[in-house]
Amino acid sequence: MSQIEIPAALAKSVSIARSVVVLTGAGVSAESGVPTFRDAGQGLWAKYDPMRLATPEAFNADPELVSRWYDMRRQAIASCRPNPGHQAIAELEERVLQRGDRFTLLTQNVDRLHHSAGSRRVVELHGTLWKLRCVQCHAETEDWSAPLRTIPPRCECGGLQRPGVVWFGESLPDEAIDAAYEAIEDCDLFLTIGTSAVVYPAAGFSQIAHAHGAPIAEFNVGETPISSMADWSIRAPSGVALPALLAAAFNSRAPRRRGAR
Ligand code: BV8
Ligand code: ZN
Repeated sequence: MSQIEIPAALAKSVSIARSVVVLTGAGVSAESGVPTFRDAGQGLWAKYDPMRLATPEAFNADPELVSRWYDMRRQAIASCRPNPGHQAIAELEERVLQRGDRFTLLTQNVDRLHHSAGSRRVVELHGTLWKLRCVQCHAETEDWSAPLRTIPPRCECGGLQRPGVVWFGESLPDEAIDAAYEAIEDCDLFLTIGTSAVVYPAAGFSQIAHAHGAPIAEFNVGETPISSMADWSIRAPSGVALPALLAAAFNSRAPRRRGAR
């Protein structure tokens, strides 16, 4: 039995919500062994600041250095698997959709572990490092090679390929930002999981959900700038807390059908 105490009101909210939004950050992938964004500057990369490497200026100045950093992260992530936190989020999506209600997963993560865990309603706010985009012809391709075949990678047209992620100073894709605001304004339950809530616009999503009257649950091992706004704060690793949340909300019953309440 899990030793995580899930507030009964939160469990009830999860079991009856008509429109659920989940926002995730690197903390959800930490238990899969994926370094969080700030950890990505450890070890031999300690002398580089990820906030400076993840910019168009850094890539334009030194495409080889930036490509090497992403190649290192791709190789580190290639052997990582979804953890029980990812799996619980995928199961929550299935249960909410099966009862005829709405579910949207907004992720800041670029590792695609949510997809590997079976999540389908995923909005990748910051793109993914498993896509490459040509800076010359703008062709975007999925590329799962680890290590990359060449550093920096090159498109068939000869152009340099950059990672298919959103860098600091770049706008999020229109379709991602539109989908995010539509889901947040509609939701009646907002779960923010494993994010330090410092990178905008994602860091502002809890505020918008709150302004629209949605209750907020924060799952994080530590405090964040939005903790004071949360109706519930679960201070535990998401890989333990999220399975406990589902057990409490659904009493580990088989997925319920609408009207079977
Ligand atoms: C934009 C992809 C228009 C690349 C990333 C408004 C105010 C102030 C600044 C701005 C603003 N609007 C825009 C900005 C500028 C900037 C910004 O927000 N800067 C910050 C630093 C102040 N934003 C942008 O540039 C965005 N673009 O808004 O366009 C514009 C442009 C310019 C100027 C104005 C407007 C684009 C931002 C996207 C950047 N790309 N990733 C790559 O990955 O290489 S961001 C990257 O860092 C991640 O995607 C993530 O979103 C972010 C934070 O990473 P981490 O800290 O590692 O992860 P996380 O935050 O999730 O922290 C880990 C958390 O998990 C911690 O809280 C920890 O306690 C917890 N945890 C750890 N283990 C566990 C756990 N929790 C639970 N269980 C565990 N086991
Ligand atoms: Zn090209």
